[in-house]
Amino acid sequence: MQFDVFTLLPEVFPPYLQSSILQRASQRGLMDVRVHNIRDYARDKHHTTDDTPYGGGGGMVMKPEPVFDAVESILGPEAGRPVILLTPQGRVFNQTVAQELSGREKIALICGRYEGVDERIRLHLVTDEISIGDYVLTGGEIPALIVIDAVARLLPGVLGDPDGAADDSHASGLLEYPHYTRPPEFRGESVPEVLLSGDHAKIARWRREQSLLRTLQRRPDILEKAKLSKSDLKFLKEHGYELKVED
Ligand code: JBB
Repeated sequence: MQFDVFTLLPEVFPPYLQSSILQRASQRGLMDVRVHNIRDYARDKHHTTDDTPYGGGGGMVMKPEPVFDAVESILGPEAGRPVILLTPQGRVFNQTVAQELSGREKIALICGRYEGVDERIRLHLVTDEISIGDYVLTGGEIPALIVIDAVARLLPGVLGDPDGAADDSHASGLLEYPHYTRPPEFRGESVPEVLLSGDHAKIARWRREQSLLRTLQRRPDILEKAKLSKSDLKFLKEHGYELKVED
């Protein structure tokens, strides 16, 4: 899978992309991240990429020409690939969006800076807008890295183990159960007996119940969309969960 990233801060990408799992994914040819400096496409003497807003008010706005020139010269005339702007105005990124994007061959990511981008970039270049949450940042670079990270680990072969990402939190719509490793007792806290029992059916049931309880306590909002069996629902009801019924 190919990511083309358009940014005014290209130097922030390599340190993260060259670490551990993502570096291995690139070396194995499972993904390719190409970072493009928007400033290289500014045609004036000072390579200007921002300007003051029409209508006044503070701050600066990213000019349209360098962004259009950068994206059009890298992507060429080919249509159909997602051109994603990272912005607090986008649809909120989650595991479902990550799964959706992981099915694409190529995606382009545009990182805004300053107070945002000229609206014509949104209207005539961008096909999707994605937010990573309800807070404002100084730029879209960290959101772009978050999208790349979440999508890359879903690509076949990126995580060592073959059922890799299928098992983890949010894939099922539930939070993860508690994990333990050695030692069996640490600072007075023991590993739950069931995990040492060797009874795999019992362990699987305990983990499922812990996931259900954690999700009920911490993220009841995501429980509504989770894939739940009859026995999950029975367990949740015994712990105070009331399914909301539409009237
Ligand atoms: C940024 C992701 C963008 O697009 C906007 C916007 C508003 C304030 C600041 C920025 C800078 S770029 S922030 C989070 C991308 O409305």
